[in-house]
Amino acid sequence: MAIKIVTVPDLGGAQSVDVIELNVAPGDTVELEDSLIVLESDKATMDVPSPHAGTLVQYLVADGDTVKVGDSIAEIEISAEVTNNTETESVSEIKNEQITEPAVSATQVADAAIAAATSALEQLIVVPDIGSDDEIDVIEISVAIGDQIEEGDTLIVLESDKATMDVPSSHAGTVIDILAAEGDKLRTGSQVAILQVAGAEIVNEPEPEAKASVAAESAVPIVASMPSTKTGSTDLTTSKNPSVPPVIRTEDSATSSVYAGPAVRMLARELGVDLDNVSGKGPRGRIQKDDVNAYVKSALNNSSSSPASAGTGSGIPVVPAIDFSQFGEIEAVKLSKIQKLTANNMQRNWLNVPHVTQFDDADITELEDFRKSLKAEGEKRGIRVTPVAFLVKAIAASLHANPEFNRSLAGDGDHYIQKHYINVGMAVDTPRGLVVPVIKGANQKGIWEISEDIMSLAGLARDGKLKPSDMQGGCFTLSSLGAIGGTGFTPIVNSPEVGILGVSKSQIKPIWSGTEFVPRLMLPLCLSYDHRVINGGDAGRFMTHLVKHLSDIRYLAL
Ligand code: CAO
Repeated sequence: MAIKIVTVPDLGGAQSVDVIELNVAPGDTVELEDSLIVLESDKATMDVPSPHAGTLVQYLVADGDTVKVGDSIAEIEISAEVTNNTETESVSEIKNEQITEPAVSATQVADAAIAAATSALEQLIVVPDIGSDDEIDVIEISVAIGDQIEEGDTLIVLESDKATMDVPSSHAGTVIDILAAEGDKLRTGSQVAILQVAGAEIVNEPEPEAKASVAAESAVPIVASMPSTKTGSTDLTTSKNPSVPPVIRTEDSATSSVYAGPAVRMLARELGVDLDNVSGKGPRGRIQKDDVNAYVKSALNNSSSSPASAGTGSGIPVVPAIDFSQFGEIEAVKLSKIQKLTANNMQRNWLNVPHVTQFDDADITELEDFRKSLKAEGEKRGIRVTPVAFLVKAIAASLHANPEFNRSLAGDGDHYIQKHYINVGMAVDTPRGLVVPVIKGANQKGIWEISEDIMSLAGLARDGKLKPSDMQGGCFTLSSLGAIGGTGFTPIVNSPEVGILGVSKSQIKPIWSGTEFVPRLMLPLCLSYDHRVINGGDAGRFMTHLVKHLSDIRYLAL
């Protein structure tokens, strides 16, 4: 038996980091590369994998401690058998008084490790083993050149007849090239992207005797929570045996925006938990393993205590499957990924949110005159200004004046989150389905800038080129069917937002001026809201504010 000290590995430049999670209990068995603790810097969270299989004797740090590279983290007892097998790979054994003189000094090894860790490597990422030799379609490129990504982040999404698969990155780093495009057909081993990986690998494995140093041990790569290949040079390297499996996901599990470490994400995937639905009790709302377990427990309790749950699992009566071919010719057409996601989200929001929709018309006669007067200037600038830009601007002003609409319910049920930024989502109808890119900081932008955002985001949406970040952070959604038609509809709130504005086609209507009917251009507005957060009075004030600002756009300048 020998006891090994595990130390904080290279932190990729961070000076000191906080311990935010201890993942193993003393006395527990740990496998090689099991996550021991989670560290958090200003920019990222990192799992520290165990460099040994054995039994955790004790932690040498506590939750909340601040640590730096080389600090001792834990003691692991490894069996004699393992010790013998790895004699030549022995690292700092606190019970071994007689460490033989290493061929390379500890300082040299430490220097080599630091040099290796700080050098930037180019890492070619390829499609891992997808379980067959078949070619499979790329349906989404989830990153862009220049993106900083974490190990485990999705690079591309593949779709076969049977499943959708995320291809996660086996390394953290910066995307410097993307070697696949949407619509390409890839198979196991096909090239996906090149990353610049700073200090993510321990390159030159030191000679066995040189490993007898704490420095060698402290240089265990942080990114080892998924197995990665070793490389011996700073040249472009390929993961020859790409061992990071693709993540086959249910459509609900796109959890890139949640605050959780890789170990927790893995647990959630194993349990089929959508982390979007889990509230984190860790520091700054970080989701921890206990939170995932508590969520599962509560979901099980709820489903078994619901009287209507018998037979359905979710408590909702199932719509019976019908063989439509008995009535005439039919064909089964596969839903796109976006259509499936939309279906899930709509059902989730419809079932969770008590909706109320209220209606009003805004007189946009003057707004339209002004907008049309911008046409020549717009042509010079290459910008098309439609009523949607004024709607986004007016919504931003109304959100500022009515902050109730800029809230979300917190997962704990005890709080709401008041947002102090104003981002407006815009539903875009695309051939693949409905997507909602977000116009960020809409309250700080003018009509030209908002119009540019609308053109560029709607273009990216229709070309299927929106990045996940383009669709995140919305506070309120605008769904404009004005160019299509209709006199009104009841949009479904895009939860966790609490309000959505549906806009139908403007029409000239006779409006009573007090003395006569005058023809005015009226824009039908339909405001749906989450009645858990918004009261009818709040909605009335929001709508009145909106109508006032659209009917007299001089208010938008105030
Ligand atoms: N009433 C009358 N005409 C309107 C209008 C309205 N409310 N809103 C826009 N229009 C007109 C514009 O003035 C423009 O005509 P001109 O070029 O003659 O000025 C034309 O319709 C342009 O429409 P557009 O669709 O190209 O551009 P847009 O800025 O109006 O809309 C976008 C952009 C992205 C919102 C829209 O293209 C879209 O995708 N809408 C569908 C949203 C949707 O599907 N919602 C439902 C979601 S829930 O199922």
